[in-house]
Amino acid sequence: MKKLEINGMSCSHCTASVFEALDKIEGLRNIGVSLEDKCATFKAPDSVTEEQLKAAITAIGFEVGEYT
Ligand code: 9UX
Repeated sequence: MKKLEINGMSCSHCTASVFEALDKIEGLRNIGVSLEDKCATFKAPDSVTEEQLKAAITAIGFEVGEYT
C-alpha cells in the first residue's frame, strides 16, 4: 500500500472529496482516506506518478505531504 499525507481535511465531506479525486485516477485500488491520520492509502501501479497525485489533491484545495 502507498500512503499520501494530506493536510487541510477537516470533515467527512473533505475526505469524500479526496476519495473522489483519487478514484478518478486510473489504476488506483483499495483507496482509503483517513481524517484522523491525515492521509490516503491505496494501491497504485508504477504508471501513477507522485506529481499526478499531488496535482489531483491540490486541484481540490488540499495540500499534500510525504508520499511513501
Ligand atoms: Mo466543510 Mo470539510 O467546508 O471542508 S467540506 S470542513
